[in-house]
Amino acid sequence: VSDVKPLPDYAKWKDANSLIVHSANTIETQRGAVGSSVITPLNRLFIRNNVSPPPAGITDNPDAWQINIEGVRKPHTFTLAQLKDMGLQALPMVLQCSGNGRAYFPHKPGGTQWTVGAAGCVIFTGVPIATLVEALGGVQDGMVYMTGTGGEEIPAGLDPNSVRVERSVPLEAMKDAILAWEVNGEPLPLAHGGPLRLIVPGYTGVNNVKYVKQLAFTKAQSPASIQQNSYRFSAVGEKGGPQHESIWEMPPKSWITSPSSPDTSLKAGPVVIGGVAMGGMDSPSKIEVSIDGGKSWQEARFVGPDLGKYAWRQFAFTADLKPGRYNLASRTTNAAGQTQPAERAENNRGYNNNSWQDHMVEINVT
Ligand code: MSS
Repeated sequence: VSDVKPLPDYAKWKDANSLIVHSANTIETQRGAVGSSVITPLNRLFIRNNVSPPPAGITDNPDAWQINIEGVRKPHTFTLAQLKDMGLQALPMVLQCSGNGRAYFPHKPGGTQWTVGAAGCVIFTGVPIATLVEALGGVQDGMVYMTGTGGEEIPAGLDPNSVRVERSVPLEAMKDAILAWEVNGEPLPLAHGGPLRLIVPGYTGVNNVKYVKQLAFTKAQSPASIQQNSYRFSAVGEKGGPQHESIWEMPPKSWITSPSSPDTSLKAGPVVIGGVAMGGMDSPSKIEVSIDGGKSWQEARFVGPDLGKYAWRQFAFTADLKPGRYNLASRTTNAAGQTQPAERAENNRGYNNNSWQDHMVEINVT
């Protein structure tokens, strides 16, 4: 097909056959391409940049990268080499764009038309932020947000707040957050925020600031537009603003990855239905599958290891299918008892779609 876009230079090392290239800054994993071994291979992981990434040279000498820590009793600038001697934590977690599933909103929100593939489960490794903060005398009194600033150059003549990627999350998110320099055992590549990235597990993609150059504990949320106006939960037709809820924590969600599309070669008989289930802020504890579009449900089983509450788990269900058309759906419940809903929560920009109805796969068995 002629509308297949090439991978941009900074992502040339990715597996084009597993991806959907929406644009140079928005690249999605195909539904069937996450594999069934829990961890998403890096060359198939989605990419989302709000602005073009910094020059590739910033990852040439990662140990020299610097980050300022502000809003603590003893503010300090560290090199990445110094951070590596301060603590170590490996964090398996789902990285998912706030807009994953946007393509299923009927009002056609603006922005990338992600289906299911703006998500992956990876292991980030770095230093716990709590350890760093403790070494710097603790957070200053009165600070209620943790604010990370991305390392992109701000083009001259532009209002920095209109382009700067700077996100604030509630201070409590510090508990499990890390500053990461490694992903899936490899030095963090530029495409995923190398040399250093703020990782806030359980929170949507945008809160995980790439090429992070400052981490500040602040009294107010960042004045950047990406914090004040974008990533807000506003009613359909209403522009987002500081008066609306910010897109932070992820809700429980699951989707089927295999079969991944109507496949005429599916033959009657036993079919293994597989997928992924994430719990958001708590472990996925239950997964159900429906072969009749959600009229009836049966419990499926998790396959593979449990890598903690922020990771997803793969599931499988064997159905004996006679010839016909089937609407396959999956629905997860997390350890806090929250069940993935049938309906999406309508919102203007199409964030946080976790509706099981929207994520169904229709198949044809012959
Ligand atoms: N960071 C920075 N610095 N910049 C940009 O642009 N983006 C966001 C995050 N971070 C950015 C950052 C988003 S938005 C997302 S999703 C993420 O990132 C992605 O990641 P990867 O690695 O996959 O590419 Mo939505 O919510």
